[in-house]
Amino acid sequence: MDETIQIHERLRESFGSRGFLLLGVTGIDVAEDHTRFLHWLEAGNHGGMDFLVRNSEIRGDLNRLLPGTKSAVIFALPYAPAGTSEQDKAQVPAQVEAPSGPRIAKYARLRDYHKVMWQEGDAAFTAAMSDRSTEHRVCVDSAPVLERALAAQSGSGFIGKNTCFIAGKQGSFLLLGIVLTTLEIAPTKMPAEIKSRTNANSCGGCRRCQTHCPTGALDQAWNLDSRRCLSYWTIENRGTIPEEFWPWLGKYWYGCDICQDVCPYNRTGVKLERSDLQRPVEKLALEQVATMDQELYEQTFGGTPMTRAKRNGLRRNAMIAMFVTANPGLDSVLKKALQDEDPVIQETARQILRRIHIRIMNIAK
Ligand code: B12
Repeated sequence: MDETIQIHERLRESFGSRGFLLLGVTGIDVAEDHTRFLHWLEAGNHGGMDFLVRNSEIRGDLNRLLPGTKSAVIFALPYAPAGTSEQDKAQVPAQVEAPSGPRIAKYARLRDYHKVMWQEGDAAFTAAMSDRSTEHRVCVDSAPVLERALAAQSGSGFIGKNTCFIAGKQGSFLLLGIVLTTLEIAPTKMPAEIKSRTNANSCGGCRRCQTHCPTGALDQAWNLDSRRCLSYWTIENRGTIPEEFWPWLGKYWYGCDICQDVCPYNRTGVKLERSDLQRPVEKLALEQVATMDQELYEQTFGGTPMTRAKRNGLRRNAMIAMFVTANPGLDSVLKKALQDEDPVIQETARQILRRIHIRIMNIAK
């Protein structure tokens, strides 16, 4: 067997045996995507995510993360259609309406994927390259790497209008991981079937993600305006949430999958093979989330991706979701929240009370 094919095969087997998909191998020139990224920042699309601005230059030069980097190996952890619940299964092909009550995004129904992907991605790469000397570094999410751009360059998929990396029929419910290596590995070739879809606009005339995004975050195709994205407001934002976005927290109170749920490429999609990574979705009622102390927070959400929003972020989201779904437990939650030590929790309670007041005044008119 030709040596290049052999290396690709070894990588494929090594990542595959750990429940990952090997998406491919690519060189490290990301200049075009980096320019696009800088324009995206310039236009303010990052909202308050200052960390993206702080390390914006590093994203253009992978050598700054690992000196001497020659290649990037891209792998993915499929996480859906997860089958974590019957409701989700019934949703494929996906629909927009929540089956009942506010939900959390699908990726958040896993244990924290970062650690698993770092450790096992590292093990997969090391095992496949055991006969070679190389330095390498695994990056998952938090390192300043343009992960989607590298995934697309590896040839196994494309960037959709929803800005997600879509691995063709395997869909976009994939978490991405990158192994940077000082070894020069030949880039993977695109299978002809994928190539024909990638060269042209692979979304064709479809605009489902754009028209279904309830908040207009994708009004411009291939450009996500975080300032209008529910995922941004419920996960990354540390302040209060503008009231215009509240109604949608009745559907997703943490993250949002709508632009992927409606994507035709996700009608098929790969399933999570690593059932050990699934976690039971919390049994806590929203009322308990809204009032949880540090201990309950750690017990329930520790080791899950939901810690990204921090305890008070989850409490804020839960309060709003309770308000928009007219949850009968809201009164007692608000009473406590008004005395809370966290200013965002206090202000969210005041916002809700103002809304209730306005509603009552309107009824009285
Ligand atoms: C910041 C961030 C966010 C922000 C901003 C998202 C965004 N679209 O930019 C917010 C908080 C909103 C977010 C939300 C989500 N995120 Co996020 N996020 C990131 C993070 C940390 C950086 C992304 C970034 O740099 N954005 C800036 C834009 C400009 O860059 P980009 O999205 O990578 O786009 C590049 C390419 O798309 C390409 N490109 C852009 N436009 C065009 C147009 C054409 C025609 C072409 C060909 C290419 C192209 O160039 C861009 C620059 O390189 C990455 C991890 C990482 N290190 O990359 C995860 C990441 C993108 N997120 C991920 C996930 C899972 C999500 C959510 C699904 C979570 C959820 N359920 O709530 C949503 C999806 C929302 C969406 N439609 O993007 C996954 C995406 C996996 C995938 N299959 O694409 C990533 C890769 C994390 C991971 N390791 O798996 N996220």
